[in-house]
Amino acid sequence: MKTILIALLALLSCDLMAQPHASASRMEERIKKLGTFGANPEGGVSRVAFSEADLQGRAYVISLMKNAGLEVSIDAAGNIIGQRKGKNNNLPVIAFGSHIDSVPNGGNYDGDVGSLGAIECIELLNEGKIQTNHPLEVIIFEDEEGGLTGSEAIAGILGSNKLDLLSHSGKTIRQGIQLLGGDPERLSSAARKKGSIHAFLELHIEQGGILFQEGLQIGVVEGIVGINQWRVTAEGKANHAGTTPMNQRQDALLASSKLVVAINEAATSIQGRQVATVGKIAAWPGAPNVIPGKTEFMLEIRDLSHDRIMEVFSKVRLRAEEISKSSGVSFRFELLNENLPALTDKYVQQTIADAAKELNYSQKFMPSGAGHDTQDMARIAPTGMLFIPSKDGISHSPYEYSTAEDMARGVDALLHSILKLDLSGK
Ligand code: HGY
Ligand code: MN
Ligand code: MN
Repeated sequence: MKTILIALLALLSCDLMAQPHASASRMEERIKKLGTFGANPEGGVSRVAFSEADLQGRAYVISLMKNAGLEVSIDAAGNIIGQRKGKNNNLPVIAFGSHIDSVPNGGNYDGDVGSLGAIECIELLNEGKIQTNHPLEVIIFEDEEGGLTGSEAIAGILGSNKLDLLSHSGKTIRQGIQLLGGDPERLSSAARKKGSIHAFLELHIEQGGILFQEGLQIGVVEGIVGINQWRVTAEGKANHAGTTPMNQRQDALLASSKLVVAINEAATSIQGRQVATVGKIAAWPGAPNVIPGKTEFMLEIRDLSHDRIMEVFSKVRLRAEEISKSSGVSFRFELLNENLPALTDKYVQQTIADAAKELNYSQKFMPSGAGHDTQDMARIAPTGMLFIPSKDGISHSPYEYSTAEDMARGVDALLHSILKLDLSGK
């Protein structure tokens, strides 16, 4: 009996090894083509969610999905969903995908690799004439960079208050979702039930330099950091920059600058990997001869522990009070976005690690310092993420780069993981 079982298992893993291999040149060609939509002069893309470039990129991706035989629809949140039937369509789906929107002045790989990689998996299954037991679903999430909007809708946690926030495109998220063909009034229809997804997988570039520096090929993600973002408004007094003595000013920009330094100190004063960033600031009225009376800036804090994020934030609040007292400038904090930290599923992690091993790819388990739609999917399904190396660890920049071979290895490991999960009852 035991011998038969071993023989069967060997046959099974042989079968898995016979899976077709990703085409590095097709991946690269498609990455380049997708990079033409919203191309920026430095060689990356500015394809923020809900922009004209986003619409063009989505149209391109939809055409690829349809050509690969997927049944494509847009859910009420504007996510692109591509379905492929399994042998037993009563089974929960195995879903995988990523996003194609970018940060302003971003690169060609963040999100794009996982999106095109998911489509490449479908191409390979078609070429190998492989039908999985579970139905499959490719998901291209909308507005990942604006705070995981699309995956929040799928996880059923997209608050209606978020719909009125302005996105980088200049449109509100509500307007943006409408533009993508979604329906903000029916968002609950995009939400998936727990148990309806067998597993969710996302292939992504690491966006840090660990795999690249250590010469490793696949990262198995153990967990994804939480991200809190606040809008900070500083109110002082605008006044004449020539006639107001230095000791009689309520300079909102000066006070904000002190707080920016204090934020950095708050994050570095505690041991750990937490990070805090002020990445955007505006001052009013904005003239060289007027003392700034008001500023607005964005504070972002990340860590694998939500408590740690709040610990740093409370230090920031304390410093803000001190700076207020000495400067006469008040600070107001509004929480605009909160993505909770998420651990990936242990069984899925191990499946990815086994898949990479069977393909002879070097690998390591690691956390993700970047946020991903997978962290929302983790609320409703077992999830896993695969990283490939980012050259010099650069991301959110036009200089983001991963080799075609690394992309192809990522796709092979993703597909191998999907096929293994397809055979698992978990
Ligand atoms: O901001 C992030 O971490 C992600 O790339 N959206
Ligand atoms: Mn990103
Ligand atoms: Mn991303």
